[in-house]
Amino acid sequence: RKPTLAVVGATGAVGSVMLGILSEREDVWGEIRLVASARSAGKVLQVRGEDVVVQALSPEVFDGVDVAMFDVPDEVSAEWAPVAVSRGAVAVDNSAAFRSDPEVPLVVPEVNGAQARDRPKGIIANPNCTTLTMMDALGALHDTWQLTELVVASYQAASGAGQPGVDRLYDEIEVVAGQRELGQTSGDTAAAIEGKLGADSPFPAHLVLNVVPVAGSLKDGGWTSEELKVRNESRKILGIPDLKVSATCVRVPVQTTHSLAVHATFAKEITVEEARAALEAAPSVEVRDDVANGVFPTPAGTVGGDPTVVGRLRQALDFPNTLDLFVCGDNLRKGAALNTAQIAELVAREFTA
Ligand code: 2RA
Repeated sequence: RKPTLAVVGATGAVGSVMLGILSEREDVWGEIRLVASARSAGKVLQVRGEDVVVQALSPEVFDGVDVAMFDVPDEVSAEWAPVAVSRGAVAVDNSAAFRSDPEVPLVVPEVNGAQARDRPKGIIANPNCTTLTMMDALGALHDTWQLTELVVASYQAASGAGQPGVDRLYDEIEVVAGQRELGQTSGDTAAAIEGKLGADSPFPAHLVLNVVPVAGSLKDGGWTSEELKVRNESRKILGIPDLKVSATCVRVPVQTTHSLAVHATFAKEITVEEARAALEAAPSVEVRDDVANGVFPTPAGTVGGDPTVVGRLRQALDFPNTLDLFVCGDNLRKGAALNTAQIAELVAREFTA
């Protein structure tokens, strides 16, 4: 039989992309139930070309549900994913609530899809979008050359902070548009933006005409939550508990698509040609690597698509067995909704097999 799916958080930034993805992909679902906070209940949204009324989050809404996807804040997932499980559903959660739980698999289908079946708590976690951006590509290389060290700088889009992040970026663009004198004196753009929009922002500094080297919340030792997620989640997904990882996560004035500059060291000698061939063979990776002809990954050239785009492949000049590369991935698609949908489809196959 075709399983019943619940999409919890259907009205959010990722939820909206999810409805589009569910409408585009092969339809493996019976009923699709849309769920959100009581505030959004009663709204009518479109999925698979049909109108569906959004229901309020409650224990009963999970009755009869086989798979429940959660695209909601950590605290909402922490409370409600176990409720969905207690009502008989498998929960696929896109929050950070369960990612580090050893009894919850953290799954990227192209890398460790088989682990989705081993879910003692009935919960499968979806990685953070920053980590996910590079997992398909690194997984493809790790298979043959064994990754040992990873140094990463991220260039993260505003939509990583959800719709409020996108709204803030465009509001800031409106403030500076046409004011070409801004950007020449320290503090001038910040003052203009705060004067018009106030200081209340999802970001710790203005994003327009700027880059902000703080993404996520501050943790011990000066690291941010995003940087620690890159480390912990990469280790868990790739199954390398002692992988050496160092990340600096930066927010940039891009609407959607995270980018990463990756410096990856392997146990075995690897050449650019070998790496390119392995990446070209990976089904979810697209190689754009011909700088002389203007071919390289950019967020603007990646957004809205499914593949992870990889380019700027270089053999590190001073580091043996090390490649430098640039990776772009749509943070709302492969970084969130698409990967969640792919995990849910793995579970759905268990019903139809
Ligand atoms: C961000 N990675 O970009 C986060 C979203 N989960 O803010």
